[in-house]
This record gives sequence, structure tokens and C-alpha cells, in this order.
Amino acid sequence: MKADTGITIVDRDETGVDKAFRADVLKGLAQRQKAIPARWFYDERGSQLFEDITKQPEYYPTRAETEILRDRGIEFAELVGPDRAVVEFGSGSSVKTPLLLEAVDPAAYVPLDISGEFLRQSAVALSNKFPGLPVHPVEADFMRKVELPDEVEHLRKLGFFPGSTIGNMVPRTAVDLLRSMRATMGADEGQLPMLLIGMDLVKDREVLEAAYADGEGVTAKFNCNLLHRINRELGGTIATEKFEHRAIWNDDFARIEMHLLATEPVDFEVSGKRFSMAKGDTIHTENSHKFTRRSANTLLLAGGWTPLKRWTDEDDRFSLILAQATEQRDAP
Ligand code: AVJ
Repeated sequence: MKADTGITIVDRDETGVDKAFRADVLKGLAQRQKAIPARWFYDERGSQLFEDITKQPEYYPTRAETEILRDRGIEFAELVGPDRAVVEFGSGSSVKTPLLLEAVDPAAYVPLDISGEFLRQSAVALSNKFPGLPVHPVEADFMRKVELPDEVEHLRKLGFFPGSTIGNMVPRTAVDLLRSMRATMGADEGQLPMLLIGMDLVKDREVLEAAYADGEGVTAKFNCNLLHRINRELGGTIATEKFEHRAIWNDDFARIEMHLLATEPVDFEVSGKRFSMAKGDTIHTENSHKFTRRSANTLLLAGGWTPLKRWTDEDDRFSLILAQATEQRDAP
């Protein structure tokens, strides 16, 4: 995929259905434990609801991470140095990205996102905020190696992956992504890119469960929006009022799981296929893994990144880790 083409890579059938969405939903609903990948939350409404979640008093990660970015800019700059190309995995957030760009004084900014719409919006907003900074948005699936624009080829890279989005992946997928990031940023061509990554921390169950079940019910709406999206885009007949939001801490896997729980027996169709659920059955819609200092380091090392420095917010709720691509060498 080339930069600045403005091409949308969503693959739709004759009737305008997103084929990947349909395939994931049909496959996920056919399983014994029904499960749908969390990435499908983020249609326009879902993205708006996530924005609203970040403003809820119980949802601390966004505020905690922003606090670190705000307070530690000088330290980032010291370790990272100027004139890098900042490669952001996901469209920039309107608050966090400017804080990083201000701190590290980069030579270019390259946001990567699968959704061209958000990508273009945030690229324009950033260009306005940083008039002298070359911005090269790339519409691509960063779970694979992405070809970066020629203009940044010669620049040293700093990857930016905030939000603890890595926590949405099970470890094996997270490691695949970390390795793709290395490849995207040229680690195999002798460069030693850096990565600044946000990772949320293990803490008391009550605090975690509340963060994913806020009192206003915004997270519940966010979760249930997936059912509405299926009904709208995939000809679904799901009786959405028969489902409830659940957020449960899974201590063995150190993750919050979000589920949609059927409060009574339900039968429905999606894209002409029939499904039925008993009362108490759930659709697993999201994992949000939480880390300790060591588990974070282990995951990064497994993905080919050596942790250099770690920062947390004042209340030790969230971590930002600066890592460098591990040099290829023989054991140990
Ligand atoms: C976007 C992955 C950071 O896991 O905390 C928030 C998504 N889900 N509330 C997270 C989310 C429910 C969020 N991330």
C-alpha cells in the first residue's frame, strides 16, 4: 500500500457488506464459546462511544497515560533524540500524539491505520497543529509489515503505540504484531528503531472491573453497539434487549473480558445463517490484558524489543515503556 493515495482497502461484496466483518462474525458465532474480534467495535458510533468512555471517572487509562506523556517529555527527548520519523500504529489521538511530537521534535510523522476516514481526519488536524512537520498517512493493516513512504526511508524511526491497545491481543498475536512493527520500521535492514508503547497495569479487581463497567453505562452501550452493527450491516435479527454487558476479571490470564450475556434464550439470523443461545450464554467481545513490570518486559522481549526505560503515572496505574529493537545475535 502506498502513502497518500486515499484508497480505501475495505473489501466489500456486491451488496456493500464488509467481507472481513461478515467472515469474522459468522465464524465467531459458530463457535461453542461465541467470540467476535474487538476491532469490529470501531464503526463511527463505536469510536464515538470509546471517546466517551475515556471521559468516564472509572476509566483511568487515558488520563494516566496522558499524565505520563505530559510530565516526561524531557526524558523521552533525551533518550530518543530529534529528527526521527514517528510512526504511529493507529490514527493519532488528538491529545496524546501532539504531546509526543512536541516532546521529541521529529522530522516526520507517519500515522498508520486501516480506516482511511479516521486517518485523513487526524492527519489534517495534526498538520494544522504542526505546520512545519511532514505528515505521511498510510492506509494499511499494521498487523503485517507495512511499506513506509520513500520520504522517511533514511530517517531513524520511533514507533508509538499508546492506549494499551496491545492488551487487546492474546500474547501470541501481540508477539506477531511486535515483530511486524520491527519489520515495518526496518529492524531487519540494520536500523535499530525504538518503540514507545503504553501498557496498562495489573491492579485490584474492583478498580479494573469498574473501569470496564462505568456507572453511566457508556461501556455497556459500546459493547452492545456491536450487536446493533451486526443487525445493520449484516442483516442481523438479534433482539438486542435480551443482552447485557458483562466485564469480568480473568485472574489466570490477567485480563478483563467483556462479554454480551443472553438474559433469556435467543434465536437469531445473521447473513441468512441461524444461531441460538441459551440463557446465560455469552458472546466474548474483548480481552484487555493487564501487565506487571516483568510480564510487560517478557512480552516485549518475545516480540524482539529490548525495554530501555519505563515510566508510570503518579498512582502507578499505567506504564509507558521505551524499547529498542533487539539486535540479532547468537545466544545467550
Ligand atoms: C482501546 C484497547 C485501550 O481495552 O481499555 C475500553 C478499549 N474497551 N473500554 C481498552 C475499551 C472497553 C480499550 N483500548
